[in-house]
Amino acid sequence: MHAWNSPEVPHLVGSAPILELFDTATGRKRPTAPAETANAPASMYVCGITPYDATHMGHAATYVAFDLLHRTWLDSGRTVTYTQNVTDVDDPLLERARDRGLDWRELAREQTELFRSDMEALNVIAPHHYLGAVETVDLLVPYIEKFVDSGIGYTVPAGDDGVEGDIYFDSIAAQNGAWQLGTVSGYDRQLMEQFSAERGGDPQRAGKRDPLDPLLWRAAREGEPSWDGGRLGPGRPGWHIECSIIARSTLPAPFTVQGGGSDLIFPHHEFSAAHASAADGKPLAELFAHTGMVGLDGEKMSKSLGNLVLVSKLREAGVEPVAIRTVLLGQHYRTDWFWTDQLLEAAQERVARWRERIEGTGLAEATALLTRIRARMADDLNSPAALQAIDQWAAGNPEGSGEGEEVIRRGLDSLLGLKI
Ligand code: 5CA
Ligand code: ZN
Repeated sequence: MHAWNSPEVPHLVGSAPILELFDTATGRKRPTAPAETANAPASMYVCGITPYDATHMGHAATYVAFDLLHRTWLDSGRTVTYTQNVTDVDDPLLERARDRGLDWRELAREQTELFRSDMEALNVIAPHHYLGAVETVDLLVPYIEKFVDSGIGYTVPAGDDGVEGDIYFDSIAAQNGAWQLGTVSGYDRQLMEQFSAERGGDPQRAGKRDPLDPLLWRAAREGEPSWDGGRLGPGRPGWHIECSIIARSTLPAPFTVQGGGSDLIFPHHEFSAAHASAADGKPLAELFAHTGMVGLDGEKMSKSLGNLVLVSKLREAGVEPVAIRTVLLGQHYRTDWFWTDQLLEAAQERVARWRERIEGTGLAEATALLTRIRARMADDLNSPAALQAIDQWAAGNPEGSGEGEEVIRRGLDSLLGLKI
C-alpha cells in the first residue's frame, strides 16, 4: 500500500559525525556504521501501527524518534531504506470493528489514512516500503511450511474451541549461531513468561513444547478472516512472522536497525529475530533500538486503556504540528515520560522565541549552532540537548544582518524536522 507523502529534506553543507545508538541487545551505545564505511547504505524496520484507533502521542513519539535516526543518517550522506508494516489483521482490530459494526478492512483503512495524515503533519519522512499484513500472507506461507518440514514448526492439538491446525514455533530447537532465546531482550525466563502473557502470547495454551513458543499460523475460525495457507490449511499468520518476513523481503539480512517501542522488546522483537534467523541463519538486524513509553495521568498511553492524547484531535483544535514535534524532541527517546498540557504550552513558547530571534542571525552563529546540534544528535539522538543548544542561541543577540537565517531554517528542518 502507499505510505504518506514525504517532506523535502533540505540538503546541508558539511556532515554529521558517525551516529552512536543505544542497542538493546548488547546494552550499550554502538556506532551504526564502521568508521571506514561511515557513509555505507543504512536500513531500518520500524514496527507500524495496528490500525484500530487513532494515532496517539506514544505512537507519534516513536515514529518521530526513528525519523530523527533517518534524518541523522541522511545528513551523514547515507542512503536509507526504510520499511514499516501495518498490522492490518489482528485480534484487537477484529474486536473493535465488531464493536463499531464496521467491516475490519474498513476500520483498518480509515485508521491507516488518519495515521498517514498525522505523519505528514508531523513532518515524518515516509518509509520506502509500507506493507500491510494482508498483502504479505502469500509471502510468508512458504517460510512456515519450511519450518514445519524441518520440525521447528509444529501443530498443537485443538484447544477448547475444537479447532485443529494452529502451528507454533519451537523456540528451543530453533536456537542457532545467529539467535538464542534472550539474544534481543536479555530478559530472564520469569520476565519472558510475564511479558508473553501480557503482550499477545499464550503461555497457558496446552500442548506447546515450551510455554513461550509463539504462534506462527492460526487455523481459520468461524467469523474470522482467513487465507489459503497451502499445506498449512486456511488461516492467518502470527504477529512476529509478519514483521520478520516483511523485513526480510524488503531489506538486507541483517539490516542496520530494528526499531519500535520498548513494549515490543519481548516477545515481538525477540521472536521476529528468531524467525528470521531460523529461516536463513543470519541475525535479523545489527542493532535493536527501542523508545520509552509515553503515558498520561500515571499510566502508559494505550488504545486498550483509552487514556489517549490524539495527534489528530490536537491538530483539529488548531495546535501547530511543529509545537507537538517540539514536545516530543524535548524528551530523550529512551525515557518513559508523561504527556501534559504544560509541556505543550512550553513548547509553543519555545518555538515562538526561536521565531522572534531568527531575524538578523549571522552566518557564523548559524553554522556554529548546526555543528552543536549535529554533535548532540550523533550521541544517541540526544534531541533534548539539541533543543537546549537552540535555546542558548535564542537567548543571545543576533550577530549579523540575516545571512544565517536560511541556514538555521534549513538546518532545523533537515536535522530535526522542525519547520519554524
Ligand atoms: N502493530 C504492532 C507492531 S508490529 C504495534 O505494536 N502496534 S501499536 O499500534 O500498538 O503501536 C505502534 C508503535 O507505537 C509500536 O512501535 C509501539 O511500540 C509504539 N507504542 C505504542 N504505545 C506507545 C506508547 N505509549 N509510547 C511510546 N510508543 C508506543
Ligand atoms: Zn512488528
